[in-house]
Amino acid sequence: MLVFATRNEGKLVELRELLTGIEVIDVSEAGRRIDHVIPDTVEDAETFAGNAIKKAREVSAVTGWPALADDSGLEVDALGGGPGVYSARYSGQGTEGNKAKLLAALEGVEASQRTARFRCVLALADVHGPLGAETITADGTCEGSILEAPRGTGGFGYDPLFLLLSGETMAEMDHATKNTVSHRGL
Ligand code: ITT
Repeated sequence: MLVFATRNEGKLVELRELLTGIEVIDVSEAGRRIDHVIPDTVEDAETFAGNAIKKAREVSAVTGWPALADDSGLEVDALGGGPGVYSARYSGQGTEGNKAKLLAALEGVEASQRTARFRCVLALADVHGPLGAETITADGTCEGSILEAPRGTGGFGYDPLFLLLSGETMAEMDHATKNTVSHRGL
C-alpha cells in the first residue's frame, strides 16, 4: 500500500491508472486509517522538487507508511515561466479563477508566443523504512502551448487550455492516453 500525499482528485485518478496492482490511498484516507487529521504541508519551497520532497516526507513521517507526492505546474514562456510552483494558487480562486487569470494574462499574445510546458516532480519517501533519510525523485516535462479558449471536458486544472504538440488538448484525451504523454505519466 502506498499513500499518495495529495488532496487533488485529478492527480489521484491519474496515478491510480498508472500504478495498477498497488493499493493507492490519498492523504485523507490515510488520516482516517490512522485516526489523525494529517495537516496540509506548507508548500513554501521555490522548486517543484523541494515541495514534492516536503509533502512526501511529512506524510510518510506522520503515517509511518511509504508516501509518494507530486508537485507540478504550468510554465508559460510569455509569463517568464509563471505561474510555475504557484500554479495551484495563481488566482487565489481555484481552478476556474486560475484559467481565467491565465487567459487574461495572455490576451493579445499571438499563438506562436504562447508556448508552455507542464512540469511534474514525484517524490517517494519511506521515513521509517528502508529509505530513511533518502527521498527518491523523478521528473517529467510535457511541451505545448496555451489556447485562447478552452477545449475538451476531461482531465483537470489547466488541461482544457493546454494544447499538446499533437494538436489535442489534455482535456480531449482519456486518463490512460494522457498518461502516455503527460509530465506526470513520464
Ligand atoms: P496537492 O499539493 O494536494 O497534490 P495541488 O493541486 O495543490 O494538490 P500542486 O501544488 O502540485 O498540487 O499544484 C499543481 C497545480 O498545477 C494543479 O492545481 C493544477 O492547477 C496544475 N496542474 C498540475 N498538473 C496538471 C495537469 O496534469 N493538468 C492540469 N493542470 C495541472
